[in-house]
Amino acid sequence: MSSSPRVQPAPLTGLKRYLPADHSSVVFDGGFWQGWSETVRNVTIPTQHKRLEEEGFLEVLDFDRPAGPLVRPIQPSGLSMQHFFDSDFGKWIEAASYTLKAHPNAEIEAKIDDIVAKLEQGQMADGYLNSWFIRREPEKRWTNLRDLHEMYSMGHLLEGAVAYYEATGKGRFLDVMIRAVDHIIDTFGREPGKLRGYDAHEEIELALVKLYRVTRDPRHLKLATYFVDERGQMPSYYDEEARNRGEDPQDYVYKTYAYSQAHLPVREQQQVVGHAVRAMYLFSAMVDLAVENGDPVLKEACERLYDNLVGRQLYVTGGLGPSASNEGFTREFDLPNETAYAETCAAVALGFWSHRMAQIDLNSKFTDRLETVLFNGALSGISRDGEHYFYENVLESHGQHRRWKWHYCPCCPTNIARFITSLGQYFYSTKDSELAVHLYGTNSAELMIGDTFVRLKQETQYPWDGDIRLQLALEQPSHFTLHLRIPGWCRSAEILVNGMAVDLGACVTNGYAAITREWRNGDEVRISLSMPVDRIYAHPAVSEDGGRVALRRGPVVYCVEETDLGGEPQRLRLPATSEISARYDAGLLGGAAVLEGTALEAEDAGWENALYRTAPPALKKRPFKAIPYHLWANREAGAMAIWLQES
Ligand code: FUB
Ligand code: ZN
Repeated sequence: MSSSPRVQPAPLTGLKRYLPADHSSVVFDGGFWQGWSETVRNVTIPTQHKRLEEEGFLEVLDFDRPAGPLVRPIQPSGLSMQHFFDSDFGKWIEAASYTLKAHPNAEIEAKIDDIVAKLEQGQMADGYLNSWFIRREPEKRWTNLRDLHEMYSMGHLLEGAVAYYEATGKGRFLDVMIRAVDHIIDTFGREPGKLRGYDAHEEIELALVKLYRVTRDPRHLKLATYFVDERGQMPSYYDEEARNRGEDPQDYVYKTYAYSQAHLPVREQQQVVGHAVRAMYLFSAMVDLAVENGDPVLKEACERLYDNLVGRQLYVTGGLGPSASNEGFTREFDLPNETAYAETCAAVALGFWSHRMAQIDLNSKFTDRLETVLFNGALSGISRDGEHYFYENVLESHGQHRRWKWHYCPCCPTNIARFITSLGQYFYSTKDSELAVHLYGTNSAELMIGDTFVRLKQETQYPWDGDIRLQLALEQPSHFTLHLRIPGWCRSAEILVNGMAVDLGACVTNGYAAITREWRNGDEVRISLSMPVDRIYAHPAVSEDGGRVALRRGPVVYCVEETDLGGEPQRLRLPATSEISARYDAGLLGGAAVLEGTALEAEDAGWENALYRTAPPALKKRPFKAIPYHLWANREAGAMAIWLQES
C-alpha cells in the first residue's frame, strides 16, 4: 500500500449528496455496454498507448535528453499542443486505471509505472511538475496562466494519480502529485507574497476535489475553492500577468475572458459562455465545491447555468459548443448542424456535470442529459472498432467528415475512454437508506445501502427496447427506498414489484419513482418504458432546424446515412404522417435497432440544364432507413443527416 502522506479526515460539513457506486463493482455482463466496455478495455486502451508512443507524446518525459524540435507549432495564442501533452497521458492513465481493479493487467500497469517513474525523475525540487516548462522554459513557468495550460496538464495528471491509487493502492504517483499540489499551494492564493492567479483552462479544480476526497486534507479543498472563487475577479489577473510579460492585454487573441469563463465571478454568471470543455469542467468543480463546502449559492449558480445550457444551447445529441473559432458557445439558439464543433470532450464533460448535479438533486432532468450524451453526442466520438475517433460531432455531413486514427490535438480519445471505463459509477448511487437507479442496461452490481449489502442484477435489451428486469439479492430483509428513473422521453411507464403494479402517480417526483418497502432476497422489479419512435422539433429560434424533424427512439437519436439510402439524406422529405417502425438489426455494427419508413425524395428529372426554375422538383416515394447517430461513419464514407426536411 501507499506511503502517501495522509492527514486525519476533516469533519464533513458539506451538502449531503448521493454517493456514486464504485465503478468496478458494476460489471457489464451482457447487453449494450458489454461490447463497448470490452472494446474500450481490450482495444482502445492499448492502442491509445501505442499512439502516444508513436506520436512522440511520451518522449516529453525523457528528462535526461534535451528537448527536440517542436512537433506541434506555436499557435497565435502562444500555445503549442505540445504544451499539454502531459494531459493526454494523464487522461490515458486515468482511463486505463479504471479497468485495472476488475481486470488486472500487468502490462498496462508496467506502462503506467514507467510514466510515473519518469514524472518523478523530472519533478523539480520544489514540486513543480510540467514537462514542457521543465525541459524547455523553466524560467517562464507560472508566467502565462491565460494561455499555456500549466495547471490543466497538472490537473489531468492528478486525476490519473487518484484513479491509479484507487485502482492499485500504489501511492507513488499520488505522492508525486501531492508534492506538485503542495508547490501550487505555496505559489497561489490570497496570502501576501503569493500569486493571485488561476488557470484559464479549468481542470485542476475538480481534480483537487478528487484529491481531497482521498486525502481529506483541507488545504486541497481550500485551493480548489480559491481557484473557483478567484476566477473572474476584477481587475483581471490575466491583464496584470500580460503586462508583466511586457504585452498589451488588449492583444489577447480571444479578445474576451468569457472564453475562459473569467469575465465575471462564477457566482454571478447567468449564461454558459466561451470554450465548452472549460465551462463543463468548471461547472463540475462548482458542484463538487457546493457539496464539500455546503455552499447553496454555488449550487444555485450551477442550476441556473444548467438550465441555460439545456434550454438554449444544447444540440439534440447532447453535443455542445457550436463554434470552432472558440471551441465553444456563440449566441443562444445558434445550433448549426454541418459546422457543429460539438467536441467529444465537451459532451463527455457535460456527462460529468450532469452526473454531479443528479447526486445533489435527484432529478431526471440531469440524468436525462447524462443519458443523451452517453448514447449520442459523446459515444459518436469513438468508432465501433474502438480505435478511430471524432473530435467534432457534426449533425450533418456531405461526406467530408471521416473518423481518424489519431488527432493533431488528441484530447478527445482519452476522454471518451475514461468515460466508458468508469461507466458503472453513473448507473447507481446511494444515500443512507436509498438506492437510486439512474441508467438502464444489463449489468450486475454490488452495492452498500447503509449497512445492507445488495447484489443487483439488471437484464434488458435497453436502449433497443424499454423492458428492464431488476433482481435483488440480499442476505436479510432490509427497509430502503429504491428510486427508479423514469426518463423524460418516456410518456408511458409501468413498474411491477413481484408482479404487483406500483402506483406511479403517487410515487414519482422529479422523474424518479420512489418505492419504499422491506426488500427481500429474490425480489423482482420489472420496469416497462414505452419506446415509440418520436418526432422531435426544435425551438423556432433554432433557424437551422426550421421545417425539419429529427427521429429519436428512447434515448437514442437517429440519422440517415448515404450508405443506406443510396443518395444524400438532405434530399429526403419526411411526410408528417408517415409511419416509422423500429426493427432490431443484429448485423448492424454489433446489433442495433434501426428505423424504417417511407419518405419522399426530390428528383433530378427535368433539372438537366437548370440551377433554378419556377416549378418545384417532383417528389417520389422511397423507403428509407435510419441508424443510431452514434454508429454513423463506421461504414462507407458518405453524407449523413439527423435533421430531415418534413413535408
Ligand atoms: O486545450 C486543451 C484541450 O484541447 C481543450 O479542452 C480542447 O477543446 C482542445 O482544445
Ligand atoms: Zn477534446
